[in-house]
Amino acid sequence: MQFAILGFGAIGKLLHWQFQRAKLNVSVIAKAQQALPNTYELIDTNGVHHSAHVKPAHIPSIDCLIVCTKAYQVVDALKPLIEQLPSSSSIVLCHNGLGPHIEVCELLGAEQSLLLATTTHGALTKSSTQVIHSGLGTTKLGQISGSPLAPLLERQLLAGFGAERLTDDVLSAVWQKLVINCAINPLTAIHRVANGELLDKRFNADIAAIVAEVCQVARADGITLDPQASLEKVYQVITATASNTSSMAQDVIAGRPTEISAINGYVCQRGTLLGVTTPNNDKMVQWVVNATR
Ligand code: KPL
Repeated sequence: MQFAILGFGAIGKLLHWQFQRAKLNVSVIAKAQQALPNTYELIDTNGVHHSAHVKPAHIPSIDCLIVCTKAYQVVDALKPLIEQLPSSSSIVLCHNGLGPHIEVCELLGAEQSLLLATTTHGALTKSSTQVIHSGLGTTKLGQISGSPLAPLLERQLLAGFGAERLTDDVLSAVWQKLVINCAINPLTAIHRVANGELLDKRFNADIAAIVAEVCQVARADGITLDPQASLEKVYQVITATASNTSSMAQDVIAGRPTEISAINGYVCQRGTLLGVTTPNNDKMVQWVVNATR
């Protein structure tokens, strides 16, 4: 089976290294204007350095494409590739937030399968050829459309992702991560603070209001998210990642585009469609957009 990674940032490199470690055939597709390194170094959670070799992908031979770009790059990065991929290939989207899957589903042929993956592993780019696996986590992945995966592909995909089985209701798993990102990412980005700063009581009301709205929209969208359990999970993640700078805060500080439209923006968009008002998430979108102007 031929796997390929599109989007060779920190998570892309971490997955690439996991697939190589599992002795799977994995290559990399360079995004437009991006030169791929021949090798890179991964520093694991014990501080051990591993060197990995990068093989450029031959697109017509890919059985499974794993997309690790930022959410706002997914559709544009995939469009020119889809026609070149085999008609039986599978695609896994592995990014923060939700939304691109709706458009990607429409681009795919009847035989192509679409999967979503959500991970709590931490990975940090140290330089273009060095990545740190900064925190052990778990990864869930599951199929949302297309024909069922061939057993060999399923086995190898699970081995590469380090997951035991495919998750039946992967959309629920993605919403569980979404609610965390909706609360932590914009607030840390707007205030340019580390995650742990959100434990300060001045953030309590915003966090509670954002979480309550996300749970309401999720419910209207057929996903059960318990508001109290979700709020507790948000505070657990804030505490566990207290010294981290969230991905959105890093983007704002570096003057890069953010994933706000796939995080709080997705909740607002679904809310509008489903008749649920989302003033607190709207406010986060507005503030982050203003902060990046
Ligand atoms: O996923 C994250 C992110 O920064 O995008 C959290 C969980 C907030 C950790 O920083």
